[in-house]
Amino acid sequence: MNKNKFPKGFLWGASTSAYQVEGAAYEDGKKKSQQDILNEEYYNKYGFATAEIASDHYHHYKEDIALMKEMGFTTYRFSISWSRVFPDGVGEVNLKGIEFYHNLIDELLANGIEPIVTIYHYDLPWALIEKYNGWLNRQIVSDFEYYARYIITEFKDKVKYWTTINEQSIIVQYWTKKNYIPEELRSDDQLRYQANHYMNLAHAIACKLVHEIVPGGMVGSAIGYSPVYPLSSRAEDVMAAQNANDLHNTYYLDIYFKGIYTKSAMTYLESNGLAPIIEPGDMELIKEGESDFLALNYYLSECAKACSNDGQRRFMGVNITGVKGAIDGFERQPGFYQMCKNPNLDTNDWDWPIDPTGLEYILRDIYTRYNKPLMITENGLGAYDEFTSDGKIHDLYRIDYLRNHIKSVKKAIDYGVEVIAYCPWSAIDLLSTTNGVKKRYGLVYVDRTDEDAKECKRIRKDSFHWYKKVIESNGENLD
Ligand code: BGP
Repeated sequence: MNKNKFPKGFLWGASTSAYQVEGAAYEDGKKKSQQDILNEEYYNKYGFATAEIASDHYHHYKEDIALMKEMGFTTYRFSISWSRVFPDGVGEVNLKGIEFYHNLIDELLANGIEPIVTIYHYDLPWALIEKYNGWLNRQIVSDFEYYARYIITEFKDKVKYWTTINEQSIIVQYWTKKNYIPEELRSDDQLRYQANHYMNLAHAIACKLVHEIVPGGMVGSAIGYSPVYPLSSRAEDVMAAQNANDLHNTYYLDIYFKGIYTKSAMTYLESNGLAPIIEPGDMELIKEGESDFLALNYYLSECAKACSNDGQRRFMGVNITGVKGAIDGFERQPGFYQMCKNPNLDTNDWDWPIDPTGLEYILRDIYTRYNKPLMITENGLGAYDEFTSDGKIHDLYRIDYLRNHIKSVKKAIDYGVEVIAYCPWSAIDLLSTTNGVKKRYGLVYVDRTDEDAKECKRIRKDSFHWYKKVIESNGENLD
């Protein structure tokens, strides 16, 4: 075993997404995305920051890249905002938007940082919601192609690594948080899987485009992936965990790597009236969209137990308040599985279980099944950080979390898994998808609150200095 060594040329960096970090939501020609609207709703309901300023990365990108360089990043994963490039979703391109991404990418390349670009990270142009309800309508597939073709062509000589759609499985679970869904359609669960089918088509198209347009380009999906453990060793619970893994995880990976829908998961969906309508030619297209790698977003593991046939279906709950234990329920698929709390794991304040071993487990499991290179494009701890009187942020809990997860990556590599990148979430503090800016993930502190955007001053956290040493030693020094 090649104990404790990351391969030479291993990509070290961190991640962000456009709407969570950029701000400048209505500047230089950008129009609204569905996330601008959803976050306005969170502001009105809970007082969370909107996406209007976020971390103001649009105006601070040079400083942010300088900080990345200081940490020794060799990669940076970020997304392009569709509504900055095409404010109306399709049609006329916004040259100012394109200019921003050229500047950003040029700055990265000048600093020796390899860009990993996500084509779509939750922020669909609002214009396409107004036109036809976005991902609920098949028209989205050709509009996505229009957008993807444009940006892939535009950046083909500068960007080698592309990820297609961020976290399809999470979009299905947290349906109304990641999409604007009109009130009257929210209870129609079949639409979740229908929209996912359109995303599968869009993903396949993007894979084909990268292979066709980008010299030496590599492409894959970025999936939010949590292993599901059985609550007990009772055979019924083990079976329930298998069911949950099939519907939550394999249902997506089989599409990316085998071009098929997992039989057991599809059978369950069909017998419950949830299966997507598949048109002639769809599965052929999906097969043609080959992935070169899988990008994994790993935060937590889940737990399942047997579930009776009766009772209501429900999807995963969220904890809005950031008080441990306030999660508003777990997913339940009658006759298939009931998700539940894992009594063996501690959680963060938003009820996300902390499980470094789960990362080794999925890396080994996925590599064994699909034999493709893996990237970690998200992994991190959402926490309340304190800006202390010494002008610092002593986020030792974050260091601990990242250290233990990097150890797990190492172990998986020792067992022969091909991992090519590690990008924790997030490079700098940013807007959480459902919890405002007080739930922080960054290696760099952004001085703002939900109530007051202030100057968004950047401050190095203790985790910044620690991660710098990790990168310097190519993952050998984790102290
Ligand atoms: C992933 C998303 C990210 C990110 C992260 C943390 O699911 O890809 O966009 O935000 O989770 O989640 P949250 O912001 O809800 O804490």
